[in-house]
Order: sequence, then structure tokens, then C-alpha cells
Amino acid sequence: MNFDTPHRRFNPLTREWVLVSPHRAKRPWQGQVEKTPPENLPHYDPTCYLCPGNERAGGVFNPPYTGTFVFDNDFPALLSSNQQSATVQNTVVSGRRSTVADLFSAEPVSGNCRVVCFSPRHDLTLPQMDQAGVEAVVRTWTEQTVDLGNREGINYVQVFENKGAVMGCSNPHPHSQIWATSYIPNEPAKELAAQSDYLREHGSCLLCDTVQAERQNGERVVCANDHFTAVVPFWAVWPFELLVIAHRHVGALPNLSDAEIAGLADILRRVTARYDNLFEISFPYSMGFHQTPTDGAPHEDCHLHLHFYPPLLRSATVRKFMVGFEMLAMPQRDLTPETAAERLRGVSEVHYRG
Ligand code: H2U
Ligand code: ZN
Repeated sequence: MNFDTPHRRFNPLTREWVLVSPHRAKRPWQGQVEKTPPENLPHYDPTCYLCPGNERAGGVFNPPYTGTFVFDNDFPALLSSNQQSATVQNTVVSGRRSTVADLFSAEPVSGNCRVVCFSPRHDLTLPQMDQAGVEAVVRTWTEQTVDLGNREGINYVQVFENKGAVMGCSNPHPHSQIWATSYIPNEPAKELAAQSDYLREHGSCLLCDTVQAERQNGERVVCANDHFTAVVPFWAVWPFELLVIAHRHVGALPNLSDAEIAGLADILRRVTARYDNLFEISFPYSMGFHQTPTDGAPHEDCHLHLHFYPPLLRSATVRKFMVGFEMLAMPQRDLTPETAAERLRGVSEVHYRG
């Protein structure tokens, strides 16, 4: 198979294809054309709704927190089951029972949305925080997964971070979100079905096999420690997409040992430092974990991993758009995952801002 000419690659996790057009990436590399000056943020911003002691929507004040801080989202996308009136639920259910149910099906859902501040410092991001600070973040995500996952009717806990204005995140104060849902959302559901079928067909775990093969080959590996490996997956869609895979077959954050929590914090700091150093800016992305559903089913096939989806392509300002053919047909990329991995390997893990 010649990877220098147009081809499509299969993602066994989503069972979708991506078109790769390497010949188009042969255009000369312009390097860092536009560099945006680094933002000099204050340690504390009196107008930030996430800084300690400040007022949030609805008149609530944040406590003077010193580590991580979790609160219920003031504008939640989901409501807990006891917040929703029976009338609303009944209306939707009756719609589903109608004769056109196959065309207009809907069902009531419930859930909880929370915001997790990483640090009281307004100006820090993951790669600028110390190891203990990032470990505290991982422990907070873990506790939240347990707390929300144990709730009646919560079947999935999605931990994610949306970073940078280009991703629609308006507040630079370091934070992530957690949405816990009564149902398993589309992306994890697709991946779980694929992992389950793979286990049945191959007698082994899809991501155990992937991490082993990637480590053996090495071409797409960006960095690793004893417990986690970060790769630009063979089937990556975003230019500098990363998949961080646990070495051990472990399903969820609460199953990690202390050493694995330290390993995850280490890989998070190193990966995000490389991202920032690539174009010498605070690199935007959406990232999040895929972990075992909390629906009580065994899900032995589920393997904990973390996706990073960053939109930037060539510089601080040139981003990839998922439009045209990609909206209508399928995702496409020019830069090969192997070249992207090489670029990310080529930058330092020491953050450019010191
Ligand atoms: P981003 O991660 O996309 O920046 O979102 C921050 C969340 O903070 C967003 O979901 C919530 C918004 O609903 N928020 C509050 O809960 N209280 C506020 O006072 C402002 C924003
Ligand atoms: Zn702040």
C-alpha cells in the first residue's frame, strides 16, 4: 500500500473512513507565518466568573478555592430527573408512541452538567501547571465520574475540555466540563459497539491491540510513559489529532491506580506543552475521555482513552474547516498522520513560555 498517493483509511473505533490526500501536502512548508503575541493574563481577573470569590450568573459567589473547584453549570444543557415536570416527560413519550414514531422519534432525557476549574490561577493552562496540580485535576475528574455515575438514572459521564476562542470557549480560566447523561451519547456508543464486536471477532481488545501495534511501529507515537502512550492515530481526521491510550486494559478513570493517575497527569502536561510549542501559542482544542458507561452492564470490552481534536493546521491562525466534501461526504486530510506525529515529536516538552 502506497501512502504517498490518495487513499482512505479506516477507523475501527468509529467504523468510518477518512480520505488522505498526501500529494497536496507537498506544497512548501511556510512555517510559522502569523504568530499571535502571547496573551498576558493576570493571575486574578475581577471580571472572570471562574476566579475565586467572584460572582457567577444568578448571583452565586465562588468560594475562595485554592485547588480544583467544581460547581453545577448555571446554564445546564440537561436537567436532573427531579427538575423536570412529569407533564414534559409524558408529552414526549406520547409522541414516541404515535404511528409516525419511526419518523419523529424522541425521548425524554435527564442529566447533570458541571464545570471543573483546574486552578485558582486565571492565567495557567495544563502544561503550565505542575505535576501535583494536574494530578489533582485527574483526581477531581475521577471523583466526579464516581459521584455522578452512581446517581440513579445516569448511564454515562462525559468529561471534556473545550479550549480557546476558536473552539467557542470565551473564558481562558483553565476549566473543563462534565455532562452526565441518562443515555450513552452517539460517539461513545459507536465506539463501544465497535470495541464489543472487535473483542468477539478477534478475542482481544481493540485498543490493547492498537497501543501494542503503535508502540512496536513507533511512527505515529508522539510521547509515552510507563502507563500511557500518545499517538496521532492512523485514521486521524484533525491535522494534529491525538489519541492517548492507557497501556493496561482499564475501563474508566476510577479504575486507575495512583501510578496511572500520575502517568496520565504526566502525559497530559507533555502533550499540551508540545501542542503549545508547535506554533508558540496557547493551542486550542476539544479533548475528552471515553470511558465505561455507568449503566451497570459489564462493558469488559471498553478501554479508557482520551481524544484531542485540535483545529489548527499550519499556524496560529490557519485552521482546518470541516466543510464542503467533509460535510457532505466524508472527512479529508492532506498532512499524513505520520508527518503530524513527526512534527509533534520535533518540538520540546519544555513550555515556550517557561
Ligand atoms: P466553556 O467551557 O465552553 O467556556 O463553558 C463554560 C461553561 O460555564 C458554560 O457551559 C458555564 C456556561 O454555561 N457558566 C456558568 O455555569 N456560570 C456562569 O456564570 C457563566 C458560565
Ligand atoms: Zn479567572
